Amino acid sequence: MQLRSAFIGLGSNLEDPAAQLDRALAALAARGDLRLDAVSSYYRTAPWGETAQPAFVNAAARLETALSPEALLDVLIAIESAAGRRRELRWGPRTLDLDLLAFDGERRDTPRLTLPHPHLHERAFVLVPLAEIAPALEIPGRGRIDALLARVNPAGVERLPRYPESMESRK
Ligand code: A4P
Ligand code: MG
Repeated sequence: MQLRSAFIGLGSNLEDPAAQLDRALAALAARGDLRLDAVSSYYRTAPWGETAQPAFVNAAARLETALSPEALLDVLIAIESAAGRRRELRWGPRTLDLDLLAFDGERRDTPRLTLPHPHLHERAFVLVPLAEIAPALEIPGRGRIDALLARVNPAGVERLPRYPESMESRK
């Protein structure tokens, strides 16, 4: 079975969003159908789009999998909704976002899945973490991550000192 690499973006703006990302990464790391092989630092980021909301914590991760892009998206949505159900009880609306940023050069444009992620190239909160783990990654139709990063304003994206818990054992 051919393994292909995928990049995901993680985001949360719960009161303890870093713990939300820790849990999402642990859920990914526990799966037998993919291998999480790089996780960026966590970043505190100013809210993009709707600015009247708390700051986010964002990160990016690389994984290898034999799953299709659509099947991997299903995995991400399942992890989001598990977190969402917990949050509904305690915190209100869903605040965990797991976006499939890029999948081995694939392109998709269906109602379910757009690849590469349509806003990736314009968001510093995605590009800064992604550049940490994959600066030379080529995004189909957009260019290299480091070149894309040079075109956005990184103000409001601040690296947090804590290393992702789920990767501690891999250092
Ligand atoms: N979908 C299509 N393509 C993809 C893809 N490549 N990856 C579909 C993931 N999902 C994809 O997503 C809605 C549907 O998009 C999914 O069911 C899937 O079939 P969602 O995550 O439920 O919706 P959403 O995240 O609320 O909407 P949207 O438009 O994706 O929001 P964004 O763009 O993710 O914005 N500011 C900072 N600093 N950091 C953030 O993380 N996030 C948002 C949310 C706003 N501002 C932010 C941040
Ligand atoms: Mg999303």
